[in-house]
Amino acid sequence: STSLQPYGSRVGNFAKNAAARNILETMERKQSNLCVSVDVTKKKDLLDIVDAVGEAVIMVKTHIDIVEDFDMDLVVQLTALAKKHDFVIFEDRKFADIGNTVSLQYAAGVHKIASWSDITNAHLVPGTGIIDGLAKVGEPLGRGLLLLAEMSSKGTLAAGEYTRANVEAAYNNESGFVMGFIAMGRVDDKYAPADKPKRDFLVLTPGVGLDVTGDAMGQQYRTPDEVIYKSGCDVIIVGRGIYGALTKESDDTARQAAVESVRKQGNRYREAGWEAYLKRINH
Ligand code: 6AU
Repeated sequence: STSLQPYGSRVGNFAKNAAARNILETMERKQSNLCVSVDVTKKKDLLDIVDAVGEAVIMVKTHIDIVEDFDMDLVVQLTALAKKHDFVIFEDRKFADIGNTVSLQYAAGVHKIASWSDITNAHLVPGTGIIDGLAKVGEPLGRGLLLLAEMSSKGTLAAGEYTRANVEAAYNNESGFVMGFIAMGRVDDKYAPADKPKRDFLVLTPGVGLDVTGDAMGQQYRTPDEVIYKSGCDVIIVGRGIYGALTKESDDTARQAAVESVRKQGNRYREAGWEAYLKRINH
């Protein structure tokens, strides 16, 4: 399994995908496999969280459509923070429509996702035309796509033969635009097509928490050790476990303390994720 190789030595496995190479190089450079998921509804909260954890992470994941005061200045500031702290941007758009529609959703509208987001993700429910539609927009810009082969939530239907179909679609994507999966384990190994040479993919995994095992709406958490060491995934995606303290605070002193807590949690998850990775490659 390529997951036993150090991140840096896998860069060459992604000759056709600049975004994947950049992610692996950033991981090696920053000694981090942490992606922070910033699911907040205010521009200022988003930027404060990102500035606080930027140093610890290799990737910032957004749900840009939940930001109430979104404007293109948010994109300008976010991309400036990406430069300052050396991370990539992942708009978690979960595209799920026909090729023509997703190409418009990706390129146009209020958010113009493709213009600023290094990577994004999609459900394979519509069939492989969704990959073609997104590739038409993303490929010329050097972007990357993740397929949602599995999900972290209770009762997910993304399992078994559906997961296998995602892996096959990725293997069949000759251009390299599909660079990996949202999944809970090494689906690229488990469902590798027998009639094709093995290919490397990145596995990014949400549902990561050190303090709680789930939420009230079906989310399920595992530890960085379970995700990176035991399951062989490449990147941990952590949301509320990191930024949770901030959203509850209001006055200035409390806010400053909350931002410090966000920074602290970011470092804590970075260390836990990297320790699990070192355990894996030195095993
Ligand atoms: O750590 P949390 O639970 O606060 O946030 C997890 C983040 C959320 C979800 O939309 C997302 O990860 N997510 C995804 C992604 C990244 O595609 C897939 C999935 O199966 N579960 C999941 O939680 O922003």
